[in-house]
Amino acid sequence: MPIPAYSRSCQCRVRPSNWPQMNKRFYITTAIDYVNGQPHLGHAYEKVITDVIARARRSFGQEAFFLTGLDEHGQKVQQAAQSEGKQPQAYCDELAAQWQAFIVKLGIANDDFVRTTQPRHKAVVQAMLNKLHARGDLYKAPYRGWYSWKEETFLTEKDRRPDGTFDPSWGEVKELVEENWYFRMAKHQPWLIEFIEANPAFVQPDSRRNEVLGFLKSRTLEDLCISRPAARLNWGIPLPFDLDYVNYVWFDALSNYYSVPVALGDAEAAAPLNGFYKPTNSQPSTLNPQLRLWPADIHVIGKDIVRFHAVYWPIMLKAAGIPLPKQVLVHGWWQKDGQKMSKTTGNVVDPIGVINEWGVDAFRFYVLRELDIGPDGNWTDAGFKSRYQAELANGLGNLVNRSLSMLKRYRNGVVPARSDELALEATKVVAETRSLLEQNQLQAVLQTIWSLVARANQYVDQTAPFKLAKDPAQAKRLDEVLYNLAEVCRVLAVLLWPFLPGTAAKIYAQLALKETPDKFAAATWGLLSAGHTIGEPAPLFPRKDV
Ligand code: ME8
Repeated sequence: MPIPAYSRSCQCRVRPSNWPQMNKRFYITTAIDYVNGQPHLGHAYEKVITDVIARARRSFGQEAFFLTGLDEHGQKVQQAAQSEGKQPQAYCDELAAQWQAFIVKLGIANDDFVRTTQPRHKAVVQAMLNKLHARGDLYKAPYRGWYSWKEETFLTEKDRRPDGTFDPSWGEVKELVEENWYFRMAKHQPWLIEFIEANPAFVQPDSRRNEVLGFLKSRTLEDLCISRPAARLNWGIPLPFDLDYVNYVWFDALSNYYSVPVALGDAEAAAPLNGFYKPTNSQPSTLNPQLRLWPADIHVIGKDIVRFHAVYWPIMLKAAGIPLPKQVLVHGWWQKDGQKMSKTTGNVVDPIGVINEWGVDAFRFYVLRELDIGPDGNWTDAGFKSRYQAELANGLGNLVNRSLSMLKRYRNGVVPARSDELALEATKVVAETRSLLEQNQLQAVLQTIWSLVARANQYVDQTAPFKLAKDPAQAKRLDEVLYNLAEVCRVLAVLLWPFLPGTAAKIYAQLALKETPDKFAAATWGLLSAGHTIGEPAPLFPRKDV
């Protein structure tokens, strides 16, 4: 189902009418991970789906900007650093290096990596806070909450056990009242409901959109507490208008999506902060000044943080006069063997271990093929191995290996004259792939691509080139078959590039093509030239005893 475009009538409600639509980069983000958490399957999945969407846009010839990063402030980070006898910044720096290595391991092609402790981010957050303060959107009032003295933190409803009590590990939990800064919310409720109703694309999939609307329509929004007293928590961004307080984490974290475009020199993004924002110049801009970044095209997030992104974030932006992002795309959560992943029960999937054993593209393939963006997923080791064996080793791997090996053996690796026997089928899959990619239907794309893999493997069995090779009278027929197979392999490499970039590059290398298969236009049938000599075939996905 195509994602509907913004409705005209609503666009003017969220953007100035003179807002230019040209020269916009496709800008996509992931959530920023808690720096002191363990990188796990959920984080890996979110980064991989975002990477595929960004790569697909680049493959279509669009300039894309992919931002991911880390959420580094807050009580828990401050305490963890203290308990290790480290300064919080040094503690974060060590962990950040691990997260960045994790991203490299996943084959992610991000354009920037934001850390909420960076001066460039802090400057924008403080400017936003100053503007909201100047407009009267913030006020100070007593905050009442359940406080764990042992852990020195307020607990939330999420911390309660099913019976409503708090776990004894929190120590003594008492109601505490302290002064804090609040952000006025309720007046924003009517326009936000109208906006989400008029813009079905804003929260996707529809089930999540309905959930947000249900939430907004069933209650009056409470004002959002955006501070903590610096005396109690100093690991945060100081409120510029009241230095006795630091900004409490969600306001800080959400702002990363906007702070980076501003810090990188997107002048139009920064315009709403005129008079409040002073660039830090900590990083010279590498952006093409002709291309705007903000507003974000897609925020990819998990289902547990929808409310922050689809309720608080648009309200923060609207209140500060900043255009809203176009879409919040919500993915489901992974379980392992039908259970919540948890270190205590030991049922966690370690993406790095899987990648070390099976290769990064096998990992990417499984998560993308197994789980559509939206529902929850279930990782099983047996399912992983079975997809590896059936779809990668015996499906794609076998097709490429036997096609190129036969071309090598029967024609010395020289591509015969063009033949179009599989052209129609391949062209149909190319068109479907493009359309599904434009709708972010990544699982369906892989199903479509594998229909071509299956068709080509069936074609080998039907045409039996190994028999044709034995009969000199069949030389022309063998040429036709070998051309079709080599060309299908090449087209597949182009289609697969956003998903399995390493595998796509290997197929191109085995075909001895110098380019990278990163341009969708190259999926046009017939671009493989007659007379071209291919390289050495090698198994893409070695079969394993499983
Ligand atoms: O929430 N399956 O950070 P985080 C799939 N810092 N996705 C999962 C998952 C699972 N089992 N577990 C977590 C935060 N995620 C905040 C975000 S954004 C301004 C601030 C997803 O490290 C989760 O839904 O707890 C979220 O999108 C991302 O991982 C980071 O989670």
